[in-house]
Amino acid sequence: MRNRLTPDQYANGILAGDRFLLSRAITLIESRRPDDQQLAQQVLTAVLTQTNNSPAKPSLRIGITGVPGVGKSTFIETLGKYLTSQGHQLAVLAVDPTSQRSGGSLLGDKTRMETLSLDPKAYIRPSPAGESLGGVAHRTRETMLLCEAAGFDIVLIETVGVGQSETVVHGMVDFFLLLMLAGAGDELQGMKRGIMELADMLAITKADGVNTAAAQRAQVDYQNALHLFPPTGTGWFPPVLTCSALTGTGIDDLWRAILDHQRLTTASGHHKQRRQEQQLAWFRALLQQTLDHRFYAQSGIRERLTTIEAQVRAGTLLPGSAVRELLG
Ligand SMILES: Nc1nc2c(ncn2[C@@H]2O[C@H](COP(=O)(O)OP(=O)(O)OP(=O)(O)O)[C@@H](O)[C@H]2O)c(=O)[nH]1
Ligand SMILES: [Mg+2]
Repeated sequence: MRNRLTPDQYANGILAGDRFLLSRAITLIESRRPDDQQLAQQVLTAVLTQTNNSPAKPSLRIGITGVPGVGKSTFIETLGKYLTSQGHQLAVLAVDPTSQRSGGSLLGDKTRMETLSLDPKAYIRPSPAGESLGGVAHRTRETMLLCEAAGFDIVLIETVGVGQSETVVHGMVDFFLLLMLAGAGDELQGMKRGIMELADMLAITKADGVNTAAAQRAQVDYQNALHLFPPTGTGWFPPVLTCSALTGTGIDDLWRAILDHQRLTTASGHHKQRRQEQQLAWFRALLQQTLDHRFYAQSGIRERLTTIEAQVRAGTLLPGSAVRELLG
């Protein structure tokens, strides 16, 4: 038997910055047990009721993506230390599409964030494993809200740029950063134009040593490429910067550009609008997921579907009639 705390005990602990209770609450969010899930919702509600009454300092949510090996983890470690040294409280989360299969995690390899994971101002939480991307996204959003309530004013969300997860992360952050390598062709980096279009900034990483000149050339190339993109409609023009996570070069400029974006979008109202749209999209995605889940959880539904689909295929049942029959 686990020793159960009340939702208010959790909420008060989290709001006071208690890491241990924060971690336990996130574990509830990630749990599949119905009683855990119910308690998680109560904790979130209790936390949000209090933060709505007395909002904490505004948070900044940053998504970071790039192909495997581009240097995301190393970059987060360097940027993270830079931010905590400025007094920020930093939470690092991950949306990891690969953890579904392997049960592993993007951030499971802690050796790559050794220093940051020891930093008392940083909190690193790996992606929950064994879930659909939609499920991971939902839990990451809830986790982010708890982290913010616990006083983390900057949330970094890492995702590997190999599929749908970039779009999902873009839909939960204020600023979306795409890390790129110099020298590797766009095809090689698997970078579809679509991802570049989502980015609020491109950063050419590993701009150090023999790589420096190539990084500067890539910067110019990508700047030219971005000029051909349609304007974002916010008055913000995504810049292309170079940086090195090893030497720390360029991290300062990069952070200043992120703050510029924050100032601009806050003043124009786009920041607030983006968050409101994200909230609504979250709700709609969750509603869709829940409806799907309920539908397929009905007993005997698979068998009925097989029969009905055979009739539809044969043309003996119209799709419209089939849907009416299924949903009764
Ligand atoms: N020279 C140089 N090497 C770097 C830099 N950043 C990362 N690396 C190296 O690049 C390799 C990959 O770095 P990671 O940070 O693990 O890359 P990642 O994008 O997190 O990789 P995945 O988690 O596999 O997607 C490591 O060997 C790093 O040491 C940099 O700024 N300069
Ligand atoms: Mg990594």
